[in-house]
Amino acid sequence: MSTDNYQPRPEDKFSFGLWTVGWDGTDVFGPASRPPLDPVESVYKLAELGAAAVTFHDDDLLPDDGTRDKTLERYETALSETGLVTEMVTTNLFSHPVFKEGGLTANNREVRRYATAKVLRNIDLAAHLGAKTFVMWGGREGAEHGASKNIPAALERMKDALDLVCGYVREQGYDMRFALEPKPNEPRGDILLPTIGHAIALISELEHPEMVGVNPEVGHEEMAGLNFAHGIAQALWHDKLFHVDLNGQHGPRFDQDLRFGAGNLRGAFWTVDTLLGAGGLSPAYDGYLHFDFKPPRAEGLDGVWESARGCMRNYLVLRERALAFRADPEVQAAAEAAGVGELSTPTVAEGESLAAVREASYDIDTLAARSVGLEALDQLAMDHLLGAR
Ligand SMILES: [Mn+2]
Repeated sequence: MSTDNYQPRPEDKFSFGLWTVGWDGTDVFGPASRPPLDPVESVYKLAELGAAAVTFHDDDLLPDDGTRDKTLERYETALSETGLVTEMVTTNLFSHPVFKEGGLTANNREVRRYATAKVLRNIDLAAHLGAKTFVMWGGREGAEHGASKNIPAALERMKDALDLVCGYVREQGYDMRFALEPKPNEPRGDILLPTIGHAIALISELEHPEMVGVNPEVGHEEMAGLNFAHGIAQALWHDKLFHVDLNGQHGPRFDQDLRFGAGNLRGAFWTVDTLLGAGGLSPAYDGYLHFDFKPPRAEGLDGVWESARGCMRNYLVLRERALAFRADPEVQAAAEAAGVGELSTPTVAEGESLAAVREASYDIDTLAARSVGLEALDQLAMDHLLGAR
């Protein structure tokens, strides 16, 4: 097989946060291990590697008002020279110590008003750049202590903030949707909206729920021991998968932000399969495939670009494997033997009386003894994943 099959193309819609390759290795135990990267230069490098789009937090690209106009001009030149687009923009409401006790849900009202102003300014920038998705990750929205945060009030303030920004986007006539990014913990001990399900439940309480979806991240769900593929399948079922953050994670521990495919490889296979629509069983995702990872601190700049290349390459390899799995006639036969298709038939037929369900006779001994064929189907998936078929 030619390695050209794994060369990313613009139609693959791969996207990178400028903060990902731009991470200088600063962590809680030590300072930077790499020199700073110019985010504008990263646009050229990511284009060369085959990305189609980039994303950023306001502070990644434009940390300082004094240089804002000049940097923005250089950034827009880079986009026009490479053909890359800004598909998503997000606001940093977590780094500056002003947000130490929260941003949009801080106890302090002045902080909440400042956070709101920072988001509104960034929405205007996102609209100017043509970004259609605005991600909101509330890393500092949470608590370490029981009595320090009134959770219902915090959720009310989060709802207020989302209603306000949706109203603003409608008033301005911007073509933009919001995507909430769940995370269970880190940096706060417990973060609000910790999982995909919590976020979707909050969205149903909003004034404009159709404008708000989720941006789930592989590592964030897996830190909580959850199945990422199941999470995004449910988000797709609700029509709420507005964006996705792909990376790698080794089970419940600190947020590792490994390159996509590293960590839970089987999870990555099912993630790609789910994004592709699970062989037609579920709706497919057609948005940007956004990588939110950190090149390991031990790497130099060569390793930074190698890890970015690896994210895309691993996706393309897994896409090939997932499509081959779904196209394999033996897989289709095994799925049929496992009764996978039967789940699409409603339990009670339309117009059927409940009495028919209650009064039917059920041969529960035979049903209990039936073959389910789950291992056979899963082994075919393993064979495809491992290149053994
Ligand atoms: Mn992460």
